[in-house]
Amino acid sequence: MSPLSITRNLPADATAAALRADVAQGLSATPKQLPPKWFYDARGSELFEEITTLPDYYPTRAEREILLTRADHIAAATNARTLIELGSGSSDKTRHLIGALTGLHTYVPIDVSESALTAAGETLLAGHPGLTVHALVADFQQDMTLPGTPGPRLLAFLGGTIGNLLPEERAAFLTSVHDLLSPGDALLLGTDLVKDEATLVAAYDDPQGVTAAFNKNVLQVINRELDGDFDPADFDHVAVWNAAEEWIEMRLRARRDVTVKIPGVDLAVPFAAGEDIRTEISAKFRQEGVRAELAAARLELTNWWTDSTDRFALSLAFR
Ligand code: AVJ
Repeated sequence: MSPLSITRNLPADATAAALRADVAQGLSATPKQLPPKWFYDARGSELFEEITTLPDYYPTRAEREILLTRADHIAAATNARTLIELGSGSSDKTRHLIGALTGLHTYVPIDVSESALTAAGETLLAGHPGLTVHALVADFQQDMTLPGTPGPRLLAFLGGTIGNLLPEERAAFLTSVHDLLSPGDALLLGTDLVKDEATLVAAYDDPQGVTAAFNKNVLQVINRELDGDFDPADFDHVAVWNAAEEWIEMRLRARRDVTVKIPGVDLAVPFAAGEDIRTEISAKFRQEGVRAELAAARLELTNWWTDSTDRFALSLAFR
């Protein structure tokens, strides 16, 4: 086998069926909603990469700082021979970790975006010719089947993406992580932290409009895949802090009364002016909450590291 292999856990038609189900369900519901995973076609993945460079979007830089300063500690504590990364995207931050994990044999990046996986796999192999890269196109909420790889294993879920899950989804997810790991394996979890509302909202509503374009890209995905006739100009990008739930909500708000046809799911979706589609939640965390959620899944938090501005945290937890 070549050092880079790409496996589709989800066949392309299963992905299409999942999109149809999510759109049919989510746009018929009250209030309307769409799962954030459909942002990430090739264009959406590009836009997200652009978001990570914006002055107001601090999580990527904060997490990179922690990874840079703690990579050696993580390597020593885990001795990982296999690194599994969920939602790996460009694998950019992971490079520091891979460099520090001296005994690393296999890297398993997992993402819904095949374009991101291919690009990342090739770049990584160029820098680490001895590494086996086994990329998986998969939705970790649906299918956590992994290739057999040598232990100890370190499963990384970075960027704060766990915040895209509702609390009950997080509990189910962490339990499936526990079940995937063997005793002595570890989870490295990135979580954005609760902070003042202005900082949070600015991170999700940048003046450059990149996050707005990213949010509206889901409408183009529906237009392309399901033959929809959304006009992105009919919707405004909205980012709100839900203080009770401690999460940011991204929404698309209809600017006028409009009915959108989506022949791919046999739907005509009426919007009243001012009506929202909730397209993402991005939960923000506190240490005690993270510890408790991990413990409920029988994962023991051993390290909690924050960046120099205390905006973001990396947790290391062992099964
Ligand atoms: C990739 C899920 C971590 O929630 O901050 C960025 C996605 N959404 N700007 C996040 C996102 C709007 C991001 N995650």
